[in-house]
Amino acid sequence: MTGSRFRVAALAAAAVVLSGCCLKFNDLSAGTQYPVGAGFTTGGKTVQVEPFQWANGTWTQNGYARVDASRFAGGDVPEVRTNNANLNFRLNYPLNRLSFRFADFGGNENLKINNDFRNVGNFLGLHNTTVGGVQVKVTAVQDVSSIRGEMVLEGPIQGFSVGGQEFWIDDVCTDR
Ligand SMILES: [Ca+2]
Ligand SMILES: [Ca+2]
Repeated sequence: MTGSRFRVAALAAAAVVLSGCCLKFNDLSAGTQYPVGAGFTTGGKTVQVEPFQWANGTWTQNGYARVDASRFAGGDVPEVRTNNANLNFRLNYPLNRLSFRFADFGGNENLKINNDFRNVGNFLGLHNTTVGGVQVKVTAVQDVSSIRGEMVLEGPIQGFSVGGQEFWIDDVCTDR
């Protein structure tokens, strides 16, 4: 194989690997905190920190996201915690599939897909439902202090935001 042909083959292999992309947050510095209204870049994508709706329907602007050196959600250190804040992921929409790992240690959760906003006590009740025209699957383990698992979204995804009160997230993966 000539040098140029080898490079073409190598680029094709790289394109296959990159066709599905995961935001693992491993390029962020543990301890960094981003208040509502701020944003950060990870894996070449922008994530905006946005207001959060409490269980009583009140919106708060006082939350934040923080990079934590933990792995509650099940990925590699670090991961991102949201404390009364939502993360609006500015991805390469439209997408056909999106998944993420999470850990819910208390409070309620917000989820918005294609402008269909949900405010729930936890994500287990969304398993096998449709949000914003997208099929939701939740695989999670519940114990006395937490619910930890993965959510998989399948369908035409044009926008995605998620957050919670004592909520950790990692490995936000997409596949066109
Ligand atoms: Ca990680
Ligand atoms: Ca919860």
